[in-house]
Amino acid sequence: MAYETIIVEIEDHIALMKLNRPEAMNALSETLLSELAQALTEAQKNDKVRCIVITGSDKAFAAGADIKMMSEKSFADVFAGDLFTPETEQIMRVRKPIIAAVSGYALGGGCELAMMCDFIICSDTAKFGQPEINLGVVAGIGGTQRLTRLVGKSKAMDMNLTGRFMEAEEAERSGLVSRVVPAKKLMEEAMSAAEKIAEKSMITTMVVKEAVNRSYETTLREGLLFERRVFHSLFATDDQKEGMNAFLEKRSAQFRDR
Ligand code: DAK
Repeated sequence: MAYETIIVEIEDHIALMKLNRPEAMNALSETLLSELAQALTEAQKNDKVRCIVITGSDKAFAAGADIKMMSEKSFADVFAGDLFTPETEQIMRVRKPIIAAVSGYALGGGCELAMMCDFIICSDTAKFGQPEINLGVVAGIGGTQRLTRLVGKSKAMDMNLTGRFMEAEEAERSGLVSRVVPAKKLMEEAMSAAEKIAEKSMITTMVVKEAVNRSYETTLREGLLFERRVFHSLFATDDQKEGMNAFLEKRSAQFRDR
C-alpha cells in the first residue's frame, strides 16, 4: 500500500518503516501517525513479517508532534477529538517486535514514539528530549511515564522541566537506548538485530515482548508467575522441541512458529 508520509519496505521478513516528512523534520502529523499505525497493523497481519524497524532520516527520527497542526487546535478539539489516542493504542497492540533506529532529533512525540518501540538503537548523532514545556504544554504519549520508568525520576524531571536534549552517550548510560553506533552504521546494526530476531520462533518473540511489557504493569510476584506460566506453555510448541533438539544435534534450529 502506498502512503503519503511514510515509506514501507518489506524484505527478508523485516518491515522497514521510514518516517518521511523531510520538510518538517518528520514531525508527527495526524496523517503520519495514522499511516504508521495502519502500516504496523498490516505488518502484524502479514505472515512474512517477523520483525519491524521504524526509522527517520539522518537529521531527525521525528522532531515531535506537528506544532503547526497543534497550534490551531482548541481544548475541545484535542479532548473530544482525543488527539493521537486511537493511533497510539493501535501501535501498542502490535505483538511483533519493533526496533526504533534513531538518528538526529527524537523530540517530544518523536522521543515518545521511539519509547513505544520495544528497544532503541541510536546513532552517535541522536538527541532525545521532551521540550513540550517550551510550548506551554507537557508530554502527551509517554514522556512523563515511559521515560521515567526508563531513565528514573531525576533525569525524567530534568528533561521534562528544562526541556534539555540528551545526547546518545547519556541516553545509553541512562538506559533509554540499548546501543549507540556510528551514524553510518545505524541501519546496518538495526537491520542485523532485526534479522537475528526474525530467525527465532515468532511465538517466542511475541511471548518475550508480552512478558517484558508485563513487568511494567504488575507486581514482581505476579510478573514472575506470568513469566513462569508462559515458560511452561512454550513446552506445548513444536518450536521448543526443535530448538532443544537442534542444540543437542549441533545444528541451527528451523522454527516453524508452531
Ligand atoms: N512541528 C512542525 N514543524 C517542525 C517541527 C515540529 N515539531 N520541528 C521542526 N519543524 C520544522 C520547522 O518549523 C522548519 O520548517 P520551515 O521553517 O523550514 O518551514 C523545519 O522543520 C526545520 O526546522 P528548523 O529550521 O527549526 O531546524 P533546526 O535545525 O534549526 O532545529 C529542531 C531543529 C528540531 C531543534 C527545531 O526544529 C525544534 O526545536 N523543533 C521543535 C521541537 C519540539 O518542540 N518538539 C516537541 C513538539 S510537541 C499528544 C501526544 C503527544 C504530543 C501531543 C499530543 N496527545 C496524546 C494529545 C506531542 C507533543 C510534541 O511533540
